[in-house]
Amino acid sequence: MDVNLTELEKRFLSELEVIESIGALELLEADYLGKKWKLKAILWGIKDMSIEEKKQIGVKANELKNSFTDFLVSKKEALKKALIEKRVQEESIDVTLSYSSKMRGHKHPISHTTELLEDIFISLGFKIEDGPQIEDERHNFDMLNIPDNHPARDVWDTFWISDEINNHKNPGEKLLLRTHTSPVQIRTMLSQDLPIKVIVPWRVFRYEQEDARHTCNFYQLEGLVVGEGVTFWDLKWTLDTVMKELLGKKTELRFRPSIFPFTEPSAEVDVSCQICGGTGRVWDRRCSMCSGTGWVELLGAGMVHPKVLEGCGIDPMKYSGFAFGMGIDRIAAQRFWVSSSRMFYQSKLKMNEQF
Ligand code: FA5
Repeated sequence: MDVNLTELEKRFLSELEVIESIGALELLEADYLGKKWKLKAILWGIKDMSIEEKKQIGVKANELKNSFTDFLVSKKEALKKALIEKRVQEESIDVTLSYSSKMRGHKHPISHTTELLEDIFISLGFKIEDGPQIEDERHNFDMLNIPDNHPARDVWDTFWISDEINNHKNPGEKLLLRTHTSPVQIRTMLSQDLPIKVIVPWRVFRYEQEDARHTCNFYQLEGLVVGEGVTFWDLKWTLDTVMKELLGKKTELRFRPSIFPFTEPSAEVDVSCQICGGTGRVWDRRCSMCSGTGWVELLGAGMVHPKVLEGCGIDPMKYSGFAFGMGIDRIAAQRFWVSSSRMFYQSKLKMNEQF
């Protein structure tokens, strides 16, 4: 029996030596150590031996099994290393190679529009701020004068982070994907000295029924100005200047009375549709971007509500402010004449390569 074990080890080692792939190694492993392992087959033959002989052969067989395992592990490591080295050699990039300029990528229309907006606002003296995309209820709703059960919460259909992950204890700590960039108004007023003049661009999320103007993931740009003597006229002038700079001097703005719990008075601001030139029709069909109205809603705006100022420790009798939140996707669609902002997310090269 002892002779058989020696023979088995020899055979194993010679088979192992010629193996060149991990797949073949796994087959060998199954053959020698798997359910029908050769070693076991030998051990079945020991039932007729004396107890002493059985003990001896058992110990040796176990040692052999352990040494097979060690050999297999180190062979696997060596094969993996060789594979990586081969791939590194094959896939190494020659940075000195010339390339055709046609292969270069370019900015997505939304990034491009964001950067243009940032440049315009910076030229008007604004600073850029940032905030978390996973927000808490306190900043996204409560401190913006939208308490729990306020009907305005329904307007911002929300993706909540499940309680299994967000084991919140106190009211206001529940986490969500921010539904607008307005919570950064609160963060800025709590952390910065007056006067404040900031914009906050980037990503927001809503549980939306998607159409030409609505997507679940989209981009907003928030604006906040707080100081002494800030008026609604300053807000109108700022928005008019920015939109004319961005979309052209002929662009018209329309302010409609609206309600946002965190501004008073509030307005929704439309621009004349650039796709149909404000006529509501493209060729003989209804313009899908403005639903045939000739106007596209781009943003919400208003004077910062005194309760919001107070909540952030700012005296509303002394200071005032305006705020706005514009949809970057819709502005990009207007700027690039894209009839549905859903197209920005469909990864169709034919569409993206036009810009
Ligand atoms: C807000 O989000 C407010 N936070 C805006 C605001 C800020 C008001 C500061 C007052 C003061 P609203 O839900 O209307 O408001 O969204 C603002 C803009 O985001 C819209 O005018 C629109 O241009 C864009 N928008 C809204 N929902 C979507 C959507 N699902 N897909 C693409 N763009 C959207």
